[in-house]
Amino acid sequence: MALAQHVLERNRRGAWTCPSSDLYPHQWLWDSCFNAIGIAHYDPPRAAAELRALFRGQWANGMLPHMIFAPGGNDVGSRTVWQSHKNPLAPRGVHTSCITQPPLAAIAVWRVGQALTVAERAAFFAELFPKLVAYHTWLYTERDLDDSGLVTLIHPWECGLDTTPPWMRELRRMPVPRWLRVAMRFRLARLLRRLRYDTRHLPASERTSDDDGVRMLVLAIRAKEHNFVLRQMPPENSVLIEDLAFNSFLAVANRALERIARDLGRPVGPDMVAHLDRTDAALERLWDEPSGQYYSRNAASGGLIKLPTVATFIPLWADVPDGAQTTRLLELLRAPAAFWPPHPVPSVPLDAPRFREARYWMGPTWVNMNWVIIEGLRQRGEGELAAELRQRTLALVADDGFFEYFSPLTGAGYGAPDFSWTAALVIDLLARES
Ligand code: 9WN
Repeated sequence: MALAQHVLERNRRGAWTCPSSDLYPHQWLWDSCFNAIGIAHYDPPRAAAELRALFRGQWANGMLPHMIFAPGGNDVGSRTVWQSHKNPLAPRGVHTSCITQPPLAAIAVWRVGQALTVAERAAFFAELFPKLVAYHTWLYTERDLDDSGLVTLIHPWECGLDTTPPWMRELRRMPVPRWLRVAMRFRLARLLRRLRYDTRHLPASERTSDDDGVRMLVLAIRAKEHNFVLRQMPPENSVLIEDLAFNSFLAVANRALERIARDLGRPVGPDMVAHLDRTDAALERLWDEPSGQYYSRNAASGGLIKLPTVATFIPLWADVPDGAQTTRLLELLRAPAAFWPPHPVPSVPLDAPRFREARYWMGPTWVNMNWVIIEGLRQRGEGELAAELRQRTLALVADDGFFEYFSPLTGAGYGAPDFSWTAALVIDLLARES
C-alpha cells in the first residue's frame, strides 16, 4: 500500500497524476478515473481534485478529451497533431486532444463521492453532475447518430485498448495513400522510429508496430480534416467502430450517473433515460451465439469483428442479463489454453493467432482489465473466482512491480515501470479484502 502510494505521489503533477513520469507525462481521461478510485482510499479530497482536473479539458460541446497536455515544451503525444486551440469548441486555457476515451468519469465520480464527507459529496456531485450530463449527451448526440444505443468511435486511441486486434484489423483494411503503401512495402516506417518517443524508453517489441503507428497517425490526420466530427467523416476513408469495451463502460457509467442524480434529487430527464435503456439492450447485439463471446462491430458494415479479446468480459460489469451467456463467459474465462494461463487475464487469448506475449494490447495482462473483470464477477455473485483473480493480480504486482502490463505466461513486467493505474487499482484491491 505504501509503495503504491509512493508511485502515485511521484507521478503527481499538482492536482492530477500522469500515468508514468517518463513515458506519459500528460493527463489521460480513463487513467485519471482509475487513479482517483485508488487515491480515494487515502486522500479523498485529492481524488476529487484529480477528477475536477479532467473537466479543465471539457469542450463546449460536452466532449471530454482523451488527453490534456501538460504545460511546457515536452510534446509527447503530439499536441501538434491535434492543435485543439484552432477548434472554437476546445477550452482556451489548456491544449487537449480532439477525441475521447472510455467514459469512466461518472463511475469514478460516484466512487470518490462515497469517500467524501456528506457536505463535500453534495458540493462535488452538484459541481460535476451537469458536466457529466453534458458529456453523456455529447456521446449520444454526436456519436450515436442512428439512436441505436451504441456509440461509434473514430480512432483506436478512443477505445483505450489501442492496439487490440479488432481495431488493428480494421485499420489495416483502411485505404491508405500510395506513398504509404510504398513506404510499408519497403518497411520505411521503421525509419520514423527515431521520431517516436515510446521506443526511446522501451523495446520496440513491446509497443505498437511501426506500420500500425503510421496508420494511426494517418487516421488522426484524416479525422482532423473533418474536424473530428463523426457525421462529417466518409466511412470509406475512416475506421468507425461500435466498440465493445467503450459501450460496456458506458452502460456502467450511465447507471452511476443515475445514482448521482438520485443522490442530488435531480432526475436525469426522459431523453437520457431512453438513451441509457437503449445502450443496455444494444449490448446484446454485440453477442455472437455460435462462439459465445461479445465483439465490437464495424459501424459502417454492421458486421461483428470476430476476433476474441479480453473485452468480451466487460459486459459482466454492465446490466446484461444473467443466464446462459454469463455461464459461457465464465467457462471461457477459466479455459487454461485461452484466457486462464498462469497470470490471467491476457488481453488476447493464448490460442488466438494474433496473441503476442509482450506486445501492448495484443496479449499482455493489464491490471485495469483484471480489476474490471473482478468488479463484474463480484456483481454476478462469483465471489470465489473474483477472489482468486484478485489474489493472482496482487501477486503479479508484488513479484515484479507496478508495471504497465505483464506477460500472462511468466508474469514478467513490461511497458512503463511505476505506472499509476496499476498502483491505484492495487490500493483498491487491497482495501476491499476479498
Ligand atoms: C495513447 C496512458 C495511455 C492509456 C491507453 C494506452 C496508452 C496512449 C499511447 O497510454 O495510449 O492514448 O501513447 O499509446 O493504450 O489506454 O490511457 O496510460
